[in-house]
Amino acid sequence: MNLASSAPRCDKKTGKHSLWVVMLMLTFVDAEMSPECSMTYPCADKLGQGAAYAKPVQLTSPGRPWTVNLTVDIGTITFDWLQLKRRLYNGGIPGPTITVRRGDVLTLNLKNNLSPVGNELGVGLNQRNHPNTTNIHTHGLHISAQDPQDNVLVSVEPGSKYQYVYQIHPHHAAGTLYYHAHHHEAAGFQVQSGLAGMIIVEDDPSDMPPELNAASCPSHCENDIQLFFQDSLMYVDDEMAFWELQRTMHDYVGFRNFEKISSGNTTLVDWLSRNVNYFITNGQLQPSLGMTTSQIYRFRMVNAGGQHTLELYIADGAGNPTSKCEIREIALDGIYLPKPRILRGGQTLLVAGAKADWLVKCDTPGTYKLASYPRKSNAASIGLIKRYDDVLATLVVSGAESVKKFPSSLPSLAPYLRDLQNADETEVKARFTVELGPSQTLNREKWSHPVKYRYGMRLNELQEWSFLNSDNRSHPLHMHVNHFQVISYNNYTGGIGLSTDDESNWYLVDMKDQTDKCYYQHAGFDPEINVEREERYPPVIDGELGLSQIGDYRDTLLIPPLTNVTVRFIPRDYVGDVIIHCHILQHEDRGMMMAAKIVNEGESTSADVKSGGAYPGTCRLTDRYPPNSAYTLAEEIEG
Ligand SMILES: [Cu+2]
Repeated sequence: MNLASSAPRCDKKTGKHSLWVVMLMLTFVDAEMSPECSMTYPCADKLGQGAAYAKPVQLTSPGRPWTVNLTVDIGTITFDWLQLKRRLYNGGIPGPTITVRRGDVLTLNLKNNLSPVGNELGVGLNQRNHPNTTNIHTHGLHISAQDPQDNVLVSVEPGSKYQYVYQIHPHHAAGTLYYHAHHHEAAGFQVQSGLAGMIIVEDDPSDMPPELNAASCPSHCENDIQLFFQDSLMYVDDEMAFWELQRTMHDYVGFRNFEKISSGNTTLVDWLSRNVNYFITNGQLQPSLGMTTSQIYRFRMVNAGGQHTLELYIADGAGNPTSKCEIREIALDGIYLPKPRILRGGQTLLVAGAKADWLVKCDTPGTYKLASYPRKSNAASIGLIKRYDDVLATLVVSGAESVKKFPSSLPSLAPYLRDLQNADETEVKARFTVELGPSQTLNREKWSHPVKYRYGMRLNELQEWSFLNSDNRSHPLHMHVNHFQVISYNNYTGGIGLSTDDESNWYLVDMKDQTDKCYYQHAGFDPEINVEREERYPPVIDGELGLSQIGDYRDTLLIPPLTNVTVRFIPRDYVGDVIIHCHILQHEDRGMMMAAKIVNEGESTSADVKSGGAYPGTCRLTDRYPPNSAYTLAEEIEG
């Protein structure tokens, strides 16, 4: 990465600086002051970079039943001279960090103050994709999806309220999670606008080795660093740029930055779409974090963006990975790893919706960068997906050295999780395939109303699922309620999805020659459609960073093209809906979402498993699987 090129440049100024402006500049030597930059004189090199790191607003459990109030309304986010109207929680970005304790009863009052008509002039109706209807998802919590808990099918209409009452599991895994708006068709727009915040399930100091306790809340919050990454300043990225989302969502015209600017006959949004494309960290642009030499810090990091993949690392001033800071990965998606882990290639992959905790220690004073670097050698395993290339925060390390050691162990798995890698085959009670396909489909269909259950599973029965991607693009797949354990990456045997240029139609072809159409297709299969298929498929996945390490528990997993990943989990504690979706939220909003259900032991698991007469993952007729045979890939094994 070229860090120098990441510094955006000021728009060329005309000779309009009047003498008093120059005098002002001489008077205020403080670099924060930029009187020459404004909404009508935009300049990118004064966009508020480098302010001191600040934690988001903190709301912490008092250890008895408690209440959090979140109001969704239009507010202003400010980066130096730049002011943007956004949908925000409690007027800030990000939303407050909510720290819960195990066994908490947390009442969350969500008040939607957005207008049913979009704005006071009656323009920008809350119609197309309902930009002003919202709800909340507690991403990564092991919690009931039934009302009034984590039900993402709830609609909180403009001007109305909803009261969530969350019963936090008495033995919930301690870790870093988050919450965000999840109203179908509006999720991507609202999350990019700013509707997201961190959830921390607080650690019990008695569970932690002393070295970890010394870097963690609740005992040592001074070393516990929250880094909440949001894609709220993405204006250059074509169809997923915020201005484009505002357009397609019919956002109120007054929030779309059509104000005229000085340089030529153009508008601020025009300028933004050429100059501003950033992740923000805790609502700040590349904040600066002061660290003490050799002190161990815990970094809690959330990729709350809805599209880009972050390939995190710590760089020196020239952008090269530095050995002067040591890093250990200690948790992914809020679940502690078996032990502290050295990063593969010095990087951690954080797809949209993923979380990671690091322990970080820099033994040499200096200035370093926490950044995302899309390294070429990661490309094959990560596949086609937006990859961010810029700085997220600056680390300024100073002060006296003192010898500190990383812990050698980590807290053990929560009791509702266990290592399923070596579970006996006879314990596997059900198998199911989630097939990711082109045109934003899961199991060959788009999300539909009313809710169609694509699979049923019983509480406490070990599930073995395949996540199989027939699309030529990578998708981060997220499952609600239960985390799953990555068991294996398998040879790909599914079909290959080929779509028309506009992705309005698609079909599956055979894996081997990519020409023969599959026997099993989706319900809307049209054999006559014409698809582009040159160079559609990257080489076989053989990389590193794009693939999870075997045995890790995740709630969001990158599924590269033509991969087939086996995962296992045991649905515990909660019956009800399980929503599964792509965490590129634009894909989810366009239909890449499905529902499964968890029922009690002994109850029927019947569901609409087939699509177009076929089970997901199937392609060809073979001797083994003749037409109408009991193809078991997706079927429950009778126990
Ligand atoms: Cu996707």
